[in-house]
Amino acid sequence: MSEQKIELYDGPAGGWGALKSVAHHLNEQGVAVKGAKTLLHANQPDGFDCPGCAWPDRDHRSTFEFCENGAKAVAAEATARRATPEVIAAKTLAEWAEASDYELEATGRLTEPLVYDPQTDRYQRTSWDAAFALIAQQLRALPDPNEAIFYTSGRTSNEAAFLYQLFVREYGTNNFPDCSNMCHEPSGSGLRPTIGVGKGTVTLHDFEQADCILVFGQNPGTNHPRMLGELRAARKRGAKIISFNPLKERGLERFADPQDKLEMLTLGSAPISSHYFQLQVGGDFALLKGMCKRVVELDDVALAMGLPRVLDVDFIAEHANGFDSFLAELREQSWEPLVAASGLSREQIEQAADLYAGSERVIACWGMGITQHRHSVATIQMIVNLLLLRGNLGREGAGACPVRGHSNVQGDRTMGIYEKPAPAFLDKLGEVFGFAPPRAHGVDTVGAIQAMLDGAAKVFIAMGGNFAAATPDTAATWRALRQCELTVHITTKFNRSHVVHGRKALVLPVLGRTEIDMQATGPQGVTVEDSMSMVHLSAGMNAPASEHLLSEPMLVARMAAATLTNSCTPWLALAGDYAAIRDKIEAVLPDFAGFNEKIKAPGGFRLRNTASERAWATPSGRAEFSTHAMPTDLAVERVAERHRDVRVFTLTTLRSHDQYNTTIYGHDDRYRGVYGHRRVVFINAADLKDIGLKAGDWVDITSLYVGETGADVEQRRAERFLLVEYDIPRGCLASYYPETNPLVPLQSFSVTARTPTSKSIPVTLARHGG
Ligand SMILES: Nc1nc2c(c(=O)[nH]1)N[C@H]1C(S)=C(S)[C@@H](COP(=O)(O)OP(=O)(O)OC[C@H]3O[C@@H](n4cnc5c(=O)[nH]c(N)nc54)[C@H](O)[C@@H]3O)O[C@H]1N2
Ligand SMILES: Nc1nc2c(c(=O)[nH]1)N[C@H]1C(S)=C(S)[C@@H](COP(=O)(O)OP(=O)(O)OC[C@H]3O[C@@H](n4cnc5c(=O)[nH]c(N)nc54)[C@H](O)[C@@H]3O)O[C@H]1N2
Ligand SMILES: [Mo]
Repeated sequence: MSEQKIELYDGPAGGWGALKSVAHHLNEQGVAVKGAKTLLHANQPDGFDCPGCAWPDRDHRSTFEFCENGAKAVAAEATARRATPEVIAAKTLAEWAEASDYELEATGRLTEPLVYDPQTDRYQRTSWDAAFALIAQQLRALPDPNEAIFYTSGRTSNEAAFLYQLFVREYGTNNFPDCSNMCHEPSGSGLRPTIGVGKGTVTLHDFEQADCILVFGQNPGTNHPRMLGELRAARKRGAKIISFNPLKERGLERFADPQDKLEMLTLGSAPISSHYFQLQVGGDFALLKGMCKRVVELDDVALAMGLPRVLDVDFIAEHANGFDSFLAELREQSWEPLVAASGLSREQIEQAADLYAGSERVIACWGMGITQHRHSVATIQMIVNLLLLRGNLGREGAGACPVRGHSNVQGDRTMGIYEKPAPAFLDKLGEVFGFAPPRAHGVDTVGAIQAMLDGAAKVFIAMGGNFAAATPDTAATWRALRQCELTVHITTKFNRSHVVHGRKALVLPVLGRTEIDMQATGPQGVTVEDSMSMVHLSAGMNAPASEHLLSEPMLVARMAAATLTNSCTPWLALAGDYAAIRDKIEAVLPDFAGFNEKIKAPGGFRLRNTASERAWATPSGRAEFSTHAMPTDLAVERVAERHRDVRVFTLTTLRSHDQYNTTIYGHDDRYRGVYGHRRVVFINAADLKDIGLKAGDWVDITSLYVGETGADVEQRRAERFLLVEYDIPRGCLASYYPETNPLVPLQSFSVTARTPTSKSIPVTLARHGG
């Protein structure tokens, strides 16, 4: 671990610091040369898709695009370390339970299938045949297929995801919780009914044309570093970049582009945000509604003075629905509650709206700061309202841009990893594969935890991810997993979810993206879909980490062949030739017409996005304005009401610069000035004074929950966090995930989308041990 210190970082994001950090991580993984060579194939026409994030690649350029955190993800996969059966069996699971997430990850790549041996409390080597026989036996023994749960994390390729959902539906359930349920679920839920597609509408071309880019609740310097290149280019062109974030994030302030030789040599850097609004955690809905209100007020003035209209009245008349009721409710809305809830002054909200109204082509981007709240769907629909007011949808340089996380999380949904599949999709799937898909909706992530807790689900199978660490309410989730008859993890690395296991347990190692995938018909490529609906090929070029690894499609095929003895699907033949899987995808999903041909083009192809053509696939055939009153009954208010004697804060949980979700690469968060620590709480200086503590003190965090009816009152605790003074509004705290997941109540999730509210947890602080 690096030296522990808290020290203000005032350099730019990127720059030489980023290059140094990559060299360090490649060395640490023991792959200085192999890793560097591997990186040269990232996002290349004939290379692999970077497993770092879902931000698109600029034309899959032929020159290597440097990205610090993409490089860390690649180095983690290409590591020289091996978690052989001997390494894993060297400790009992009780002993592994004491290891940190960092230590579990550091064991390296898993090399052989492992089965849990209750006699010795260890994972032991097993054979693939034995592993599939155990899965088949357990699944077939269940009286109801809905007693099995099939989780997916968003790194899974289209081909693997398609086979996986087919297997699970032939088996008989729609129990498909996925990481999206904790991530951009509200974006899909908010966008589908309003613009007819549950995805973003823009492309990188639009980023080149926009004259204003709004960034809500996103930290691209850490989580989508290549996005900074687009923001920087836009800023240099004179576009406004407006950030809405409670925390001052270095990457949203200044960036030194490692692509820019002159800038690197002169230690120069470029500003990113032209304007920065530090709103309250959870203040976005009020801010956005205020911005809409101001735009309407500006239009009133323009109309009165005979000036050009501020609203795009032609667009609204031709394309939109529900404008009159939206307008009427907006006029009723008074300013005070908007100001109070946003944490910004009325002048600031008006300024943000004036900047928006003064721009011709506006893109709105958002991330987890928007989605992981109780009222996230309404907030996203308020973003849509704001865009609709000035026709900023479906034209060049404008649109909605939910910035997805995992590199294929969007594609997995397209492939049918969804607990609430559309009937038309199921019809087609059944027709193409000759079976009757189950129709009842399955469980999502929160529902899966609940089902396991209730004993309604007994087998848990995970295609990637780290369910035990990523989900809310750690104590409840662990109880849920431990109650299972069987837990199965398909994975590249050893992680927490393998340590928190069912009565029987399997850990099944697979190939990673960077590796050659050799099947009966030769080396295979897979496809992925990025955040802007671009679908393209990905093929690895490193030798597999072990000769025993299966590819994800082959693993699914063998699991299916073992389990579904009456299936008409030629499982092994499909997994022997991924082009044949793509033919089946095309047969089920019309948007993939000519799939195998289209992916031959470098950079692939874009899936049709009706909203970006101003074709609205909504019931009314129009884009919908959504009317939402200010939410009144907020969890933090209920808690403050009941606990009048203590100071209640709103805690938001986020990512450090040295992690990929639950994978901890290191203990530094360079841009926030944290070194050698992960258990920190960022707090405003005045709040520190108020509670009689100082930076450097250690505290315990208690999460308080009061249910909607006021009846269910619960407390959760996480201990020993270091207080760090930070530029964050009063009343708000920030800390890292997954360490804070024990604090997220299982029953607290977003309305309709059911995303855990991990960005707004009511908490109190107390001196550690005090
Ligand atoms: N290196 C790296 N890259 C990643 C990941 C990773 O862990 N590491 N994770 C991937 C995944 S799965 C995802 S989903 C994305 C996540 O990428 P982001 O969406 O950037 O995720 P977070 O780090 O959770 O934080 C989001 C930002 O929201 C701000 N925020 C917190 N609360 C609020 C609020 O109430 N309102 C507003 N406006 N802002 C708020 C925080 O200060 C922070 O800057 O990144 C992906 N890329
Ligand atoms: N409190 C709080 N909780 C959160 C969030 C938050 O902001 N705050 N964010 C949420 C979000 S946005 C997300 S997306 C989820 C993430 O939830 P998950 O997707 O479940 O978690 P990850 O940490 O991304 O999963 C990492 C694991 O994936 C496996 N893996 C890596 N590569 C591969 C591969 O190629 N194949 C296979 N089969 N396995 C692989 C490795 O075992 C690795 O340990 O967490 C959510 N949880
Ligand atoms: Mo995510």
